[in-house]
Amino acid sequence: MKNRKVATILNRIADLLEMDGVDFRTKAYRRAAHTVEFLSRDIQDVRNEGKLEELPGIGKNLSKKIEEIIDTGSLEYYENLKKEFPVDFEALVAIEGLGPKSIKLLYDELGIKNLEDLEKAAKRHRIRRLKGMGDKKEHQIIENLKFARKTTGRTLLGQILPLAEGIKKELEKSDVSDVEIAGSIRRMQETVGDIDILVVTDKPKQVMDYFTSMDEVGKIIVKGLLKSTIRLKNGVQVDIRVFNEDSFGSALLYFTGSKETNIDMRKIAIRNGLKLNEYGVYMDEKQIAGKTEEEVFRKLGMQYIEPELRENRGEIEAALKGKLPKLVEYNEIMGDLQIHTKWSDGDASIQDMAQKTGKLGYEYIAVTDHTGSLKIAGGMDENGIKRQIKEIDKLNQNLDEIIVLKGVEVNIDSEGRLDVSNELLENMDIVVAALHSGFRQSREKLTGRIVSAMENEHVNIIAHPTGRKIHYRMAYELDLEKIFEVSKETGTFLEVNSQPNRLDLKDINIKRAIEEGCKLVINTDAHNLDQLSYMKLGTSTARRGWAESKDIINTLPLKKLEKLLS
Ligand code: DGT
Ligand code: CA
Ligand code: CA
Ligand code: ZN
Repeated sequence: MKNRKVATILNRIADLLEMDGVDFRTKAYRRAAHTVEFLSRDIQDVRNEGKLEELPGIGKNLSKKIEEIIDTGSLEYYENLKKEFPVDFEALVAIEGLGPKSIKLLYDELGIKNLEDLEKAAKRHRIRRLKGMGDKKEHQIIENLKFARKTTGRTLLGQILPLAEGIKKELEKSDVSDVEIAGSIRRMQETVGDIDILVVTDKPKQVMDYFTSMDEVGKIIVKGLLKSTIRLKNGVQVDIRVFNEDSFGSALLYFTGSKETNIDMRKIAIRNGLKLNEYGVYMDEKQIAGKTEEEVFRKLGMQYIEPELRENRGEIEAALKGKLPKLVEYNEIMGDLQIHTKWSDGDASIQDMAQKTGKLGYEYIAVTDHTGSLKIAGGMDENGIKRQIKEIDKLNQNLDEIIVLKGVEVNIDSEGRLDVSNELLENMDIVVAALHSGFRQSREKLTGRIVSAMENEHVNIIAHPTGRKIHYRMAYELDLEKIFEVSKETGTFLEVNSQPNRLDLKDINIKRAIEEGCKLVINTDAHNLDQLSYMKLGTSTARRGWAESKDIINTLPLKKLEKLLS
């Protein structure tokens, strides 16, 4: 898969062009990069089918460039642009608060080329003196540098999951009788260090040869009969291990982890006079279980623990008592209540989104485009909203598989007011409210803004409640306990946003919200057809937060949902 490579180059081009300001070119490259980065298919396959130009935001010029990257691994146009500007763009732009323009300023004025230069200059207080910077910005750069250091080296689950599943499919074509993805991916952790794969085979040599010669392999790190490690061309490492059938369950349990869960599971075994390792459960020297995970749990006197729960957060105690939650299932989701279309910053029409979700088996979706004050996202004004309502009414008469609900995603302003009038909100089926600006206010102020939105009787959902973006921006300061309390009081639903870099609320906050009796909704926030598949990531996050279907309102059929909303 070259998706990541292609997307990275397109993004870098946008960055480099943006030094001279945002224009249609930078926007076009960004949009194309986003399309490729989150495409659920291999870009090379799309290219081979000659269908690059059918992807959102990719025209003739971009498709030529993408072909060049796929064929040669680089792009002449990009190489030339880079020569004009010798800085470690990738590292610098990952620091929140630094965009292409400020990077250019820092280079022109202080000669800053990389993170080390940046840190030195910030600590010597040289940045605050630059035009448009100041003390606050300088301090913020120091804080964000620390944050960036801590989180590098891990990849978003949403990016690595399609890759891992691709490799699994590929291996299924070799001499294996079983293949499973283990590790943090199987636990659906939001970021992942590497890909762990387990196989059963009686021809390990052939399987290892096959594995180490796959197209995606960039470098073979270790090659053995029982274990090999490779690095993919995109830099991600993959471990593969061979087990025999009788040990596959215990191996899967062990290599799924988490490490902390494994350690406590072993203690349970010992307490029962048994021994547990990756080869099985042993009584004296005899293996008494190991073929399946279910069998291992049973022998230890526990309920089966779903992989998403294996984080040593109380699941072992619950499993011993038979008190595990019955987690919401991936196929229980009946609709998606945050979707963007061409009416604001989405790529597809309402009709296309509706037809695609109809095929996913949903009963309903809500179209929730951005409103007025979010100019960057092409927000609709009140006339736009009224026209969209009419279009949806008309569309619903012609759609049979799905109902489209009329929604908006309104902005909560710096004082906690909404940017759409109550008269208009009253006509909507779903009102989603979110903060999109003013993140650096005090904790009281930020919490107060969300609380006032929840107190508006028309607001149904608070979207991406903590505003974090993984690897990019920390959650804003919030009194979450207060927010949970008001969410319950006012019957406002908190979103689990499924975008791979948001997953917000995150697992531990979901668990707390549910304990406080809040109801949640899992939304994709999709901006194109491909992103509709992110529902899986949101659902896994909810499962990691111990959510049951009763906690998630979009597991309800439409009739019941409508009743809840009214
Ligand atoms: P990652 O790769 O950082 O996202 O996280 P994991 O959980 O996939 O960790 P990884 O790849 O180092 O190891 C896979 C699993 O193998 C891990 O979840 C638990 C098991 N494991 C690895 N090292 C140890 C260990 O030292 N002790 C125990 N009990 N289990 C281990
Ligand atoms: Ca791993
Ligand atoms: Ca590993
Ligand atoms: Zn949005």
